[in-house]
Amino acid sequence: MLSRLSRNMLTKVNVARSYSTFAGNTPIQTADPEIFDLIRKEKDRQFNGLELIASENFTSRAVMDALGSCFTNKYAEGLPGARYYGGNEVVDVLENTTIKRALETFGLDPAEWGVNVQPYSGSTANFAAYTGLLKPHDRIMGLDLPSGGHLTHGYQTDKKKISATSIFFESMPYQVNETGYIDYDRMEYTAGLFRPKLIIAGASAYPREWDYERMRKIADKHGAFLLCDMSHISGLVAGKQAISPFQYCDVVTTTTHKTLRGPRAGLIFFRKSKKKDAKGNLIDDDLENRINFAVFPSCQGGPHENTIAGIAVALKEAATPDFHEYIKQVRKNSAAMGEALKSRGYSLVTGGTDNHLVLWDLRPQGITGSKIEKACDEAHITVNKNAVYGDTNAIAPGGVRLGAPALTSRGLKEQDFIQIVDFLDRVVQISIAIQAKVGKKMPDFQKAIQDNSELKALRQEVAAFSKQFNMPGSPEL
Ligand code: DSN
Repeated sequence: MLSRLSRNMLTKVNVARSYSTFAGNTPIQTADPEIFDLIRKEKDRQFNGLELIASENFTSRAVMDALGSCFTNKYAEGLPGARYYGGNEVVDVLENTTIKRALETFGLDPAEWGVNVQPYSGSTANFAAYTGLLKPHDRIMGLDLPSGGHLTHGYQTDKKKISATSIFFESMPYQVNETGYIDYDRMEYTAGLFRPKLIIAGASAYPREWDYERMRKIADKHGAFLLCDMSHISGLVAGKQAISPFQYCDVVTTTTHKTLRGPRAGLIFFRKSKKKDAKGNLIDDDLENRINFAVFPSCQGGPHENTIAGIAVALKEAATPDFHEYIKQVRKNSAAMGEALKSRGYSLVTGGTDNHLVLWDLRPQGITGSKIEKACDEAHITVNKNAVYGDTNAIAPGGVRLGAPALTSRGLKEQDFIQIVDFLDRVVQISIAIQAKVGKKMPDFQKAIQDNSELKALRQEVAAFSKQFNMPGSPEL
């Protein structure tokens, strides 16, 4: 008989031997140098540049470890305790832990709220939520894409239904007005004509707070559900730096990789408690079963358990005082960036920000957001062009969206964002001069920025500045 110790030693020896001989254990550095090289290049790009895309963030090493874990190997269709595959005893604990953490992180009572942690990402979360709440061709109202809304909130043009949401449901957008703020009066008027079954709060490019209370009243007038897609602001909601949509909504969806700083995935929270109708009667609309069934089997197959492990890790992080400090700093940095732009004479949509992003209106400078996006790329500053109120050309919109979440994760503070505004200002001045020389056509502009020595010099300065700051994640991958 082997003693327990020698049995353990034997196991270790066998494991070690199998690690040294088995091709499946070879690290990516040697197994696939071509892809490893791309990972290194992307790592360098992220480290040496300034990441200002409002929807991006740098997740932690712990989240990345979970993403690269053995949970990726497991099929687990179904819910904890009711799976279509064997071997899910560990996965069940993982999903239940993730559910518990999700409710705790957002301060939700499990008797009132539940959550499905399986959506692959935000778009699938939204489509599953609509599938659970609506019948085909039911009417929905979401913020129009050119007003800062998301594709999945029902986008369509005169010529084409673009989003599946507008293909399978009837979509009537609401919009911002000339102030850049959402026009709630017009939303209420339009809802009176359109009689939606679902109203969607939430945006991809809206710098201001939401009036959920007003939206709830509008929804209730028509017996409609109110859903908030809080993807952009979920980190702010978790850190109590934005109004919580939970007190007003029936369903709340979110991605987990933006301000929440987790892996790329989605969550759907659903109200479990009964709702009162106009006469005060309690209605059991059974959102729990409707949402869970919509995610699986209606819209998805096997959940990505490695991603769910990453969500769990991120949710634990988001409940810490450190994260709460981080998200406060995100708002401070965003505000500092906005004020610094204004002090240099630039215009912001709505004149400022309440959250993690600013919408920079470049039309007074006579240059498009698309040109500034390209010129910023040359200077290793990553931004995205964005429509602003009154824009008619989606390819060459007049604005740029700037966000603070990613660089705040690297430890940048207000004075650093003021320095970034100096870099951005120089990009704009260089771009205006180039445009004056080569004319307004984009191909001419793009050629000219590639050869521009001032942008090349700025790129070096940006890299030197950026390298001073930590980068979350693992050093190599
Ligand atoms: N693509 C995201 C954004 O940039 O806002 C939304 O999903």
